[in-house]
Amino acid sequence: MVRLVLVLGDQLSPELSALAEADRDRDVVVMAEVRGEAGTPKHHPKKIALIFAAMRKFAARLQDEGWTVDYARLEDPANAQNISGELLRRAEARGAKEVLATTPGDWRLIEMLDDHPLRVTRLPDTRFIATEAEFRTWAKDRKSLRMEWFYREMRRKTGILMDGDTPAGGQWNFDKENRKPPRDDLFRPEPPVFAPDPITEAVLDLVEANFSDHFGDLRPFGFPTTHEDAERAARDFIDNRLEQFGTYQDAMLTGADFLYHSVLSPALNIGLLDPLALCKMAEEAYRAGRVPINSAEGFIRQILGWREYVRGIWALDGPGYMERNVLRHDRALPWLYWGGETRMACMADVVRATRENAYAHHIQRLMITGNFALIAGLDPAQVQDWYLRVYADAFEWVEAPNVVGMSLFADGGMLASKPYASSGSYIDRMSDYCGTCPYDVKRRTGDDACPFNSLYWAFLHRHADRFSSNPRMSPIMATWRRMSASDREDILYSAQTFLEKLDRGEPV
Ligand code: FAD
Ligand code: DLZ
Ligand code: SF4
Repeated sequence: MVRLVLVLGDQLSPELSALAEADRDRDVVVMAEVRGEAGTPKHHPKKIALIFAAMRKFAARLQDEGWTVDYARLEDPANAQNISGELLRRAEARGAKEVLATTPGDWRLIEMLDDHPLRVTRLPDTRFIATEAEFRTWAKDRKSLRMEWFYREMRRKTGILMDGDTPAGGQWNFDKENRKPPRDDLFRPEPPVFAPDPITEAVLDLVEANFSDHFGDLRPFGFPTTHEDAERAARDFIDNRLEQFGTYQDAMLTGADFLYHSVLSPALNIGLLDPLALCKMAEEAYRAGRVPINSAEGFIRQILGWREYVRGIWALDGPGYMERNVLRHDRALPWLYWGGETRMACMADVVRATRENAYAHHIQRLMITGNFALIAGLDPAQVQDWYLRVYADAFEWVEAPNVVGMSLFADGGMLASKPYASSGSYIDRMSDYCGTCPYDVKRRTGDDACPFNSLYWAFLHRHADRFSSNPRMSPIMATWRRMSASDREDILYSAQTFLEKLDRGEPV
């Protein structure tokens, strides 16, 4: 009997396990543009356009390869507007009772499939370098799940950047060579822009007509939406930007929205690129002497290490991970995250870039919007919702561990050994933001003092009990305790005044 083969908008890989298991001559692929996915939460219009355009092109490719595809466009009158309803509708029309599905990247859809009235065979998502079982075995009985140790296992498993049993370049990790501050005269390379073809143009019109009330600029649109274009984008990165990637990985410059980053995550996360192939491309450039080891290793660590590791944490911990809030933070997400007026030059630049591009690079996500959310005590659920909506590469399996664990320390240190909290001085060192900011990064108190300074100390003070016993935090906690009582009081007062203003919805 005919079976349905579900292919979701971030499962656009020819080697998808559900396709591999199916019979091309008998089974029917089901793909659907639905409001249930695009509109709840309200995703960035560029993200919806990326997914719909890539879905349409992947469906056409599958048809060319001999598959039967039941594809629902958003405006098809019969469209059930959610994945479950689309499966039921297609099952009835085709006389199917069984569905083959690759495990989705969020627990909501996993639970929907597991409780579905049709018989669903849920297969592992094999598009990762480590299997879920491998990660579970690695994590079992370990007191702490540090990325570095997992990453070394992945290096050994794949042989990437290995010379026999030893790491290439004589070191596993060149992180210390990834922290150069930016120079004003830094060349500002741009990733390639893929001009919309007629299919993408039609999708852009559709998204404009249906989702223009979502945060974010739809046009100009230049993401790759096919495997071929994504490979071109990857090649362009390896040839033109990887060389400097490592050195300036943590740098930030006003208006330089991409610097030397690859901007490959949107394509990678919807299945247009293969993570292992990307690592091999970077290794090949290093072996050929075209890029230095700190760049090749730095890039490979992000994919072979961080990407695989966060996915492992998400799968291991289950749906409860998203509700974690050990610091009990509950402040509402302020309007400035949606483009509301702010004097903070750093926040304004990152929110602007996010609105324009559906993209911000890692250190902006972590040390600007993430850091502010952490030290201002924003509610992790609301922060997660924001990150999931606004970035084109955001899917729960990768967004949640980065927000809950890495950025907000809401999992109590399962993922990060210490909170990524900083005062303005880190931002000043790693960017040019403070030079143009009306706030004074050197001041800790008063109306014109950089808010990151007082918020930082007030955050440490609020959680002193927890952080004093953390060996990586105890030196900074001691610095706080050594300040005079009146200095500490002034700082706490400044932080309190700022937060009250924020809570009243006034521009800060
Ligand atoms: P590059 O800097 O060029 O890095 C290369 C690749 O490494 C990326 O494409 C990505 O696939 C991978 N990578 C790097 N860091 C991470 C990481 N921490 N976790 C997983 N993969 C990583 N990444 C997402 O893909 N989706 C998200 O929703 C997401 N949300 C984030 C939220 C926060 C608060 C933080 C701090 C980080 C988040 N990241 C997320 C990780 C990282 O910021 C992005 O992967 C990166 O900015 C994507 O841009 P790029 O392709 O130019 O990356
Ligand atoms: C993110 C997204 C959007 C915006 N739209 C669709 C859609 O219309 N149809 C679809 O199949 N998938 C979409 N997606 C991706 C899903 O939300 C994603 O598969 C789950 O969140 C799991 O990662
Ligand atoms: Fe950001 Fe403070 Fe620097 Fe202004 S002074 S850009 S608020 S870190």
